[in-house]
Amino acid sequence: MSDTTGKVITCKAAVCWGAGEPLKIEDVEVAPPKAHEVRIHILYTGICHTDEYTRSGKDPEGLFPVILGHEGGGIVESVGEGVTSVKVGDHVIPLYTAECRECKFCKSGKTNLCSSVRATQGQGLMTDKTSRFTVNGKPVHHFMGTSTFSQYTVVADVSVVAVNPKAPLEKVCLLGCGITTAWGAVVKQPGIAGSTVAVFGCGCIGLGVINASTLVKASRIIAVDTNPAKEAWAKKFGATDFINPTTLPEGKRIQDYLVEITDGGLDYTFDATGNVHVMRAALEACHKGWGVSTVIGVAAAGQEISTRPFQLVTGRTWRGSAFGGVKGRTELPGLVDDYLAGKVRVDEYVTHHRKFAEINEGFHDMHGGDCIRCVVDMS
Ligand code: AHE
Ligand code: ZN
Repeated sequence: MSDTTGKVITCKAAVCWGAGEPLKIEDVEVAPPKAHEVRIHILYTGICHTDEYTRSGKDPEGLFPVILGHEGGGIVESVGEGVTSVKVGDHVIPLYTAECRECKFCKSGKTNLCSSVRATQGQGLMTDKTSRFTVNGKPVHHFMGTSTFSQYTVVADVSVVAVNPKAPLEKVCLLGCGITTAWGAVVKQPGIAGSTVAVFGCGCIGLGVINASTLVKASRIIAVDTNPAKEAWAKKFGATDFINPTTLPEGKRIQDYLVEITDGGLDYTFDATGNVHVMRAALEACHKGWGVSTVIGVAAAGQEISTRPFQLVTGRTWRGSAFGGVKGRTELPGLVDDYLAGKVRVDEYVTHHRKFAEINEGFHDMHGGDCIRCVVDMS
């Protein structure tokens, strides 16, 4: 038990008051966790494009005011009644994809998309349809069930996992979204060993796909990005080839070029851009008869993908995954151990550091071509 157990904690949080507004550091009151909830002292958080997407106001589901953030690392401060999966002092990663092990989705064995808290999570609320955050008595929305841009946050017990305390939280916080999403999309897809892979986009997700493809021993890993500076990054992470589509001859489409240089197309492709035109190119770069293209990048709401149905009739598969298909409570501890054993890269993604007071600058960093991930020190 800590001194704060059962009490409201007043701490600093970065609040977005309205669509398109910069974040404002506020004194926020964080209520104690109710039954099956966990209050976490957040020490570090990454910034992901999804935080920026919602901040910008382009997300039609965006709710304001809100405390964004979903790539966090912290320590359990207190737990509500009935919580048995984590305890005070545990080092934890909040999960925007919960894992209750009881709902139809969890029990299906077919998906990581747990439904236990998803509806209220989408409303920016805890499962009792209220918020644990207030500023001067005014409720502030939760975000993605995590709200890691607060020094203290409250999450559902199904939305948090304890990990090896030897792992530095300033690094493994990144396993809360990007790196895990990429890792899962590759390692949970059977058949990549000995196969050819192309990844479109060499940001955090794309580099994660490259790293994971080396782990499962893909035979060739072609990285595609319009930023020439990404070649060095892609090669460092294990890409065998790098192609900048803007350097192809006039009128030459990237998918046609890839099909030519790979004797008919790739066995597996991944979109890590969120651009629907790139998603099409990734599908059409697949080999006839068996190529599989996975959408990982998140497109803006309302966007649609298209291709000729012939592409599918002739044996290409178009699929996607959320959080890499990873069941967070079951699988993240092992991923953290793989990182500690030197098998999975994490440190290399951190190109920028920011103090909490500079979190808006961290958003600007993200737009630079030289930024893979910016980690914010919440102290
Ligand atoms: N709101 C968008 C879709 C957003 C989306 O796809 N979100 C990703 C996580 S983004 C992480 O940076 C996801 O995994 N979603 C699964 C879920 O359950 O929300 C739209 O198009 O409407
Ligand atoms: Zn994210």
